[in-house]
Amino acid sequence: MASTLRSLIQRIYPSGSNSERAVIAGLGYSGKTTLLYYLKLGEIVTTIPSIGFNVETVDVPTTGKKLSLELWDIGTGCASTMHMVRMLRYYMPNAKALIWVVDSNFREGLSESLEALDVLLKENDADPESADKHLPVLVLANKADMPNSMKLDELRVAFSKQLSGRLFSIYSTSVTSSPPTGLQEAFDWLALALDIAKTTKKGSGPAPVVQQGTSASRPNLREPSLLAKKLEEWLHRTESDSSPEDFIVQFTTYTLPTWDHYTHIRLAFLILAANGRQKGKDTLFAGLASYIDHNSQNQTNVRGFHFTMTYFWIQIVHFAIQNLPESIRPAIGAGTYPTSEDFFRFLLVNPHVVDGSLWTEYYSKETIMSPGAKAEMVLPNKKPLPSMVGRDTIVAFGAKAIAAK
Ligand SMILES: Nc1nc2c(ncn2[C@@H]2O[C@H](COP(=O)(O)OP(=O)(O)OP(=O)(O)O)[C@@H](O)[C@H]2O)c(=O)[nH]1
Ligand SMILES: [Mg+2]
Repeated sequence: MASTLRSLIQRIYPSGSNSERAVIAGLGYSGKTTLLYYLKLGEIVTTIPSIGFNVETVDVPTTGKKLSLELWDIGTGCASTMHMVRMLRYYMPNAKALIWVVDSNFREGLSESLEALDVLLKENDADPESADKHLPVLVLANKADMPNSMKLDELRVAFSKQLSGRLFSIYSTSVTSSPPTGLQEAFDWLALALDIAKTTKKGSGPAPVVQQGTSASRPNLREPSLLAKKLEEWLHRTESDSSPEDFIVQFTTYTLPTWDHYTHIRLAFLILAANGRQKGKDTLFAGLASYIDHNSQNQTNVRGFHFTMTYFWIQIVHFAIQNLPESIRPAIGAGTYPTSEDFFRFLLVNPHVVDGSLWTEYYSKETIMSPGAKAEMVLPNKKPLPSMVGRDTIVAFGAKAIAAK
């Protein structure tokens, strides 16, 4: 199943022709998105914790020949680090390099960062299709400008243990310094490492070093998380979906075959994309309320309409659509429904939407289950909804900042 999924990903999301695909990962708040948009815009933009992926094709700074990378920056905003790491196993086989960002000012987080990287690489090794000890791993020890940041030597020792036997290197960087430091050296190494990886046969040479005792002490870490499994199921499900037009007719005639989270997300995606946010939101509210009303009259097992929950998912899907890179974003508000392949790409870039309990990141159970929240919009009591996180906002902001120079 995993390999069909991979070939699907390759077919539906082919890499930009002249760019190597690379994944940027690491713990939350380490500076991944700041790095991505600095590379894209030459500017430091204000970020908030990312959810889903930010995907951009950029020319990275090197002293030698041009290196264009399609960078996939995975956010930790809505998932635990381990969820993020588990999710990555679907993306790694399509990547030519891993860029692991560590916050060198966050000493307490170092062991978690090492552990997460360890799990990611072990999962990768366990998969015959992607196991490749020549996959270049570039570790960026970021925030080197902070006065208490760990020294590069210390980090090198820590990461060398995790990465021994692999093609890896570690560089100190400070993305927010003016100008940023360390990036050129780091990407010079990556350019070289990509060349080496290309000329070295996959799987050749000694097997990666497996550290003794680690698997015994963490027996469950290999188990893919439920979320990662669910993503896989959903991606497969897109293949047997009815056409968007038939699906919408089933919605308006109260004849949908299922009424599950997948159906809701697909409805929201199609209707918000075809109608734009404002009209799409109204259409969804009216359509869902009417569907639920119709079904409850017919005594089927459908829960009543929940205003806040509906609004929450509309927001999540709206921002997830905005989060799609332009190259794969369907026309918005043009009145036509995106295809099943568009939905597949949408899920790939926004895996967090498969998590039906995502609302728990924003609301306590008491708040969202209150009668008030059912009847009208109640604001989250844990953290604000992810408004304005879309790449458009960042790109528009960055473009304005550049124009103002
Ligand atoms: N001092 C310093 N701060 C940095 C540097 N790079 C990023 N930051 C800051 O670190 C914070 C987090 O940066 P993000 O880019 O959002 O971090 P992220 O890794 O994308 O976080 P998630 O999306 O939550 O996974 C922001 O306030 C950045 O301005 C750096 O080199 N030095
Ligand atoms: Mg981010």
